[in-house]
Amino acid sequence: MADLKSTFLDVYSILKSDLLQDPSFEFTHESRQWLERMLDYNVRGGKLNRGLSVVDSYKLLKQGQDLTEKETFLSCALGWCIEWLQAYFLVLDDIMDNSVTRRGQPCWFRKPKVGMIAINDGILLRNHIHRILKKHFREMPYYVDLVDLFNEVEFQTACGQMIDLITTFDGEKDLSKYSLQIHRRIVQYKTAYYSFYLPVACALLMAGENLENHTDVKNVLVDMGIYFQVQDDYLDCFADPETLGKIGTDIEDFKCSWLVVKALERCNEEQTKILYENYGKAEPSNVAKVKALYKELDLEGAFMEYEKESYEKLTKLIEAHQSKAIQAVLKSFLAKIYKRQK
Ligand code: DMA
Ligand code: MG
Ligand code: MG
Ligand code: MG
Repeated sequence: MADLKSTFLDVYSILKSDLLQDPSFEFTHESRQWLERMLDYNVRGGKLNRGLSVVDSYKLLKQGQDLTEKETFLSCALGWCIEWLQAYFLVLDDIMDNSVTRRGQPCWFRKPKVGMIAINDGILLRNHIHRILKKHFREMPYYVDLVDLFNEVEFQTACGQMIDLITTFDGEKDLSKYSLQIHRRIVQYKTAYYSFYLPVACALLMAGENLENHTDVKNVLVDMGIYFQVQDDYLDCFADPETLGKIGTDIEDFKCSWLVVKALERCNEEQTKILYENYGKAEPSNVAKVKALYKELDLEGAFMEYEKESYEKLTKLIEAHQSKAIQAVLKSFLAKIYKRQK
């Protein structure tokens, strides 16, 4: 594992140096320095779970056969394309969510001298994906499918972000429209496709598979992604920011989080009033009242129950799959996120 991570990081250095030498632009010393700092800050610093899982999944699909040097390089490069996609969405998400920290450091747009330049950096990160794909995959028989996959998943994610954002701010704050169905729709699109389906779909394409034959795999991964985002919503309020690497802003931002939906289900009239009066306000005293109510309603218990049920449901779905190799891919994903603390 440590070995895979160091190979993966070596591939990052190669991809970065290609991008810093991109012949379509005449780099100056300054522009090259900006780009390098931006990439190291936003792309390299995460948990790398999504990226590494392309390599893991590809190995499992090859049923334990050793990968050639080229296969290792290509699966790492695809993993990095997902990390680039994630960096692009996060740089912009933090601006829109008015977040403070990410991965244990200030959000990129909060850095002195960055500010709204972060928007263009996000656009550059997005463009890099297709430059990497073109450079390393253009000759592959699955190139068109790969480009199409990245485009589809990016579109789905941006639509998810759109419904997250318009549900939150459409003029006035209205908790009565928040429900589990709306929550599910938001998180399915903003998180599940790019975080769960995309890594496995990349590995399947590399293994020569036709994605149209794997809609059952996609469905399981989308359910897993929904469970993952419920964890994200839970951790936003209940995790230690030090461990999580980010300070939660969902209560302040009036987000349609799993927690507020569950709270609405469990509130009596008086508690509902407290929630309506305090949710979506930036003052620490309002946030504290919402958090106290969450404790009173035992949302921690509700989450633990949800986590257990999701795990059992997903395990059943996985075990029903006809291919042992695909079962192994899906199980390894589930094991990585079950009861995660960050
Ligand atoms: C994140 O949703 C989704 C994308 C596409 C970045 P979020 O705002 O809950 O994420 P985070 O908690 O990491 O800011
Ligand atoms: Mg967001
Ligand atoms: Mg956010
Ligand atoms: Mg969140």
